[in-house]
Amino acid sequence: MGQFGIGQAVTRFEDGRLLRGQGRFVNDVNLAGQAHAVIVRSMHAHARLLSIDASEARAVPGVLAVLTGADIARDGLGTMQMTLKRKRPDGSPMFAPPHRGLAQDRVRYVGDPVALVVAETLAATEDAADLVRVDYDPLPSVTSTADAIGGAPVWDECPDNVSNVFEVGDRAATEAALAGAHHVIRRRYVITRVHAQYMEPRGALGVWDPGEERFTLHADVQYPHRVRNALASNIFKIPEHQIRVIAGDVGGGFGTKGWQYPEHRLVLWAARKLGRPVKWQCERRDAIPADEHARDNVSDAELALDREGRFLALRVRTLANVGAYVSSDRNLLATFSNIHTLVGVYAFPAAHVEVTSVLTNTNSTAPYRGAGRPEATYVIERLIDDAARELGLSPVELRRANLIPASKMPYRTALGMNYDCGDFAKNMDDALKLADVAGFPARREASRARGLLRGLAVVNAIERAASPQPEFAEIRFSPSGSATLFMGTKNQGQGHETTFKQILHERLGLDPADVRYIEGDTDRVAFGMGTMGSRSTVIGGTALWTASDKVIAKGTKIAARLLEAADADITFADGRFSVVGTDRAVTLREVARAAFQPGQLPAGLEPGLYETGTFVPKQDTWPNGCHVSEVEVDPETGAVTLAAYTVVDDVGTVINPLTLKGQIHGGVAQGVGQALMEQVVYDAESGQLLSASFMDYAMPRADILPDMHIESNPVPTKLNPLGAKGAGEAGTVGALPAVTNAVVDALARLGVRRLDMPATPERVWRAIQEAKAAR
Ligand code: MCN
Repeated sequence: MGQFGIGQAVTRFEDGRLLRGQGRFVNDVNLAGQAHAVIVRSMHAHARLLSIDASEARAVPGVLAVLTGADIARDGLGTMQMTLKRKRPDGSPMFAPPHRGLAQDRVRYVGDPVALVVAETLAATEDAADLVRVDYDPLPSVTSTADAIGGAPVWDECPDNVSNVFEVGDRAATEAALAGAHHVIRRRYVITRVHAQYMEPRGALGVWDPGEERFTLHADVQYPHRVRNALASNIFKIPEHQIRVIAGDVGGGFGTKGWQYPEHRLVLWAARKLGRPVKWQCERRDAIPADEHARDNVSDAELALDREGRFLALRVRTLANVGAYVSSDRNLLATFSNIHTLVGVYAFPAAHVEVTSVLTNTNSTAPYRGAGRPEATYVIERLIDDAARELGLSPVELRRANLIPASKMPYRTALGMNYDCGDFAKNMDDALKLADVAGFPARREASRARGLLRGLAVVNAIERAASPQPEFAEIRFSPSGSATLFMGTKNQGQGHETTFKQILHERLGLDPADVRYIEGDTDRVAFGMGTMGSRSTVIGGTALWTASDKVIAKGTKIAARLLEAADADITFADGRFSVVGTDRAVTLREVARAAFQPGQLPAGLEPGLYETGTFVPKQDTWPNGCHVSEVEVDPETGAVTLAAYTVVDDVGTVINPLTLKGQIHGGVAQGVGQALMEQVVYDAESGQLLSASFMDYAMPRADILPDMHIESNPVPTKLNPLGAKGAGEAGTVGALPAVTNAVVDALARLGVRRLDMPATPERVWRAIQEAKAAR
């Protein structure tokens, strides 16, 4: 409705402020008397902590404290708690050792926090941190996922390094189908470890108010209310109302700005001890050692087909690297989502998947854009391309023959998921046209004439988004009739202010300029689960719709009184209550004003107009889409150029085509980065982090991305009144296999059969040389 309603390409209301440098990120918050903190981190992958001598550090002028794991133990700080219950292969409970904030007897990865140094100035803090003498006794380490089982134990209490195993599907039926199949394609796929690389490195500012006996944490987190809950219930063991968490503008989160970082508790703890605010701001060079990482798994996959190329079964065994600590469910979420979408958009009579989470001397892994879905899509979509090549079939036709038809919706997959709606065949048909796949042979010839190899990939993606957890919205009118919107979700760059104002405009007709938007403050917003898993639009948006319904319901009673009509004769549309069949009407603004004037109200009606909505969906939504990518490879250098990229996506009702495009674009860029260049690399021998900064960790830049063609094929879901499905991760979910498959397609002509990401020039060049040698 109107220029700001659902479906309109509204430019983002928040951008002016952000582009003018008027945002308020954590590092923009500075308080009187604030001290600065630096964390001394382990330089070893695994070592016994023999002693920490802070005497020289404490002597540096301005140093206020040097705190260690022993102080944490003395003060009785708790640890994060798990709610997921899983088992080890022998049936014993899973081994999930939480991080204690500062290492107490051992360090277990390069970057493990060892001591907290606090001083008057950042310079003094850094000088002092250099003088903290830590005596380490290095121990053998293991960082590689494939070698974790049987590698040096990360924890003596868990000699095999297996934290837990988790399986879904029908093991026996899958085994039987594999045994009886005409063809079985077997491959191993490696998904590398990456870092989210947000524009704003993490930060935390802790405050203790002795008068109110209360903490305030300013931090760039994705779920302020849950951070508050965890800090109160698990770490400090105090009532939740004694902590306030404020997250202002957040410069990217991507899943790994989670809730359990040691720095949050450390700055609060230090602030209480010292009686002054304590601020920690991660330096860019510390980000890779300090933050949670993502992905990092190895999958052995088997696809069984009948003589006609119909899929009979899928079996996948995955080793997932969860790092050295499993502090909360977050560290296992990617292994959970991964498992459920491995069958993709295809009809499989049987499937069985088993994920073994292994501990290594690395940073913990956590959800990162897609959180398991890009990994799952990578495995199934690479496997289908490899099957097509091995069997001499067209990869597109092999896919088409096995797609779940729209007529079979809702569809229960072999892994127990309920896809409510979607038209996968149309996604693919639209994408083939949009990408001019028919014209590919001619483009391949043109590339060949220039000495280049051209490859094409068509992949289908699906993800579970907006899982059934509640979300909250409140609309509060002022006596003058303007409104404030409070949301429990937390924007990190997705454009929430714009999206939610559009939804509010659609339902209540409010002019976005008349609405103030507030989020990310546990004192102002009553409740929230926050933003992850592409849930904000679907669940937060529906909570807002629900609150709007309540505004209309109460407003109808007030309007009836103002218009001297019966409630039943009042209708609401375009921001106006009117009497059916007449031109008598009042605006919502007038009704809101009247709500605060008791004399204007019907007898017995409570004054005021502030309504809340809390929504929990019945099940996940299933955004899906088709990605087509084309690459050119220079066989002399191994350099890969992304020549074209097309996406047709179904995120249900599109709230804002412009911000949606931005989301898909950004998501694809993150997938392209991982497919072509990004990787956190450890030295196998020493466990040292070899790609700890941008000197060694390659990031994609604008000039490697082509213009992307992005179109929608919306199939609105009936699971929420908006008809919306999640969208924030969709681009990444398809991009990993789309890019890698295209590179493999280009190289196939030279006889290259195997290639793992990232497809760096060196790796591609080596694959070409090996294939040449083999011939
Ligand atoms: N949208 C739409 N129509 C829909 C669904 C979404 O127009 N049917 C648009 C809206 O503009 C909405 C945006 O897409 O604001 C994202 O919506 P949604 O799918 O609800 O995702 P969330 O807002 O819950 O964001 C989470 C998602 C995740 S899980 C990661 S990771 C991620 C992502 O969003 N991190 C991001 N996108 C990011 N974008 C930025 N800039 N920064 C991050 O950290």
